[in-house]
Amino acid sequence: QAIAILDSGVGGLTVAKEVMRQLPREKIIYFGDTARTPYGPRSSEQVKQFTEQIVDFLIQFDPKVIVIACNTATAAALEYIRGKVNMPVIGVIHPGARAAITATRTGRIGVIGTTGTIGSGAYTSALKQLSPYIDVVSQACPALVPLVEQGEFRSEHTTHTVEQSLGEIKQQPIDCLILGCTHYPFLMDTIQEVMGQEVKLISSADETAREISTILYDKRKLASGDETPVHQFFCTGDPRMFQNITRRWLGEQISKTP
Ligand code: DGN
Repeated sequence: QAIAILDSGVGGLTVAKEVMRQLPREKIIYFGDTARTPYGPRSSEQVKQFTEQIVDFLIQFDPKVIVIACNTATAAALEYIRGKVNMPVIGVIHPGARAAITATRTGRIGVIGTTGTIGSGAYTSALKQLSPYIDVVSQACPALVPLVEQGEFRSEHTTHTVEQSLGEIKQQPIDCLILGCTHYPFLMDTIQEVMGQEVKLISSADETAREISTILYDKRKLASGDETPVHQFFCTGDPRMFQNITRRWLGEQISKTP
């Protein structure tokens, strides 16, 4: 049995990488909906419908756990999918919020994400639920996901787009910035340069992998044995760019896409 991870595209690979590091014996089945990315500007109803279709596909593999490694899909569909399937389903928003609450010293937290995620207010509620007096400022950055899907992680154009996207939030007195989209860790270096070294960047990947680990441990479903797992990757769009990014990010040889 595997850990199933889904995203609108390559963003969930940032979570997959952390799962591979923390749980090296676990097999991963990854699904990137690259033909229909980005999810950010779509209605929450449509994102819910796409997420359900992907979950229906992944369920055939009888995974141990499903990880919605996309903030936009977590905001739109996590509760719905939890009510629908009979297995643990994890999103990335609560793990990201927990990591930020642990990291902040001043209680002033910034969040960047897609239009869908920021518009849903899901991070603000998750943060306030954990710590009611926290100050949250958020900003949608719709220009960043297309850069990542094109494999443009580091270039002058990338720096320029990140500067433009973060212009407003950079003026805010925050000490942590949540990368509230799983695509953004690909741009970590540029985002850090633009925000300045004093702002701590928070990605939900670490905390999400820890949550998976806890669930598998509690359910006694951690992989045993010492064979190296063979991961499977699926995408709905052109597999070349997907393979290229997956190789660059994970150092994986991709052998199977539909
Ligand atoms: N990676 C996804 C997220 O975390 O929100 C969404 C990217 C997108 O499709 N816009």
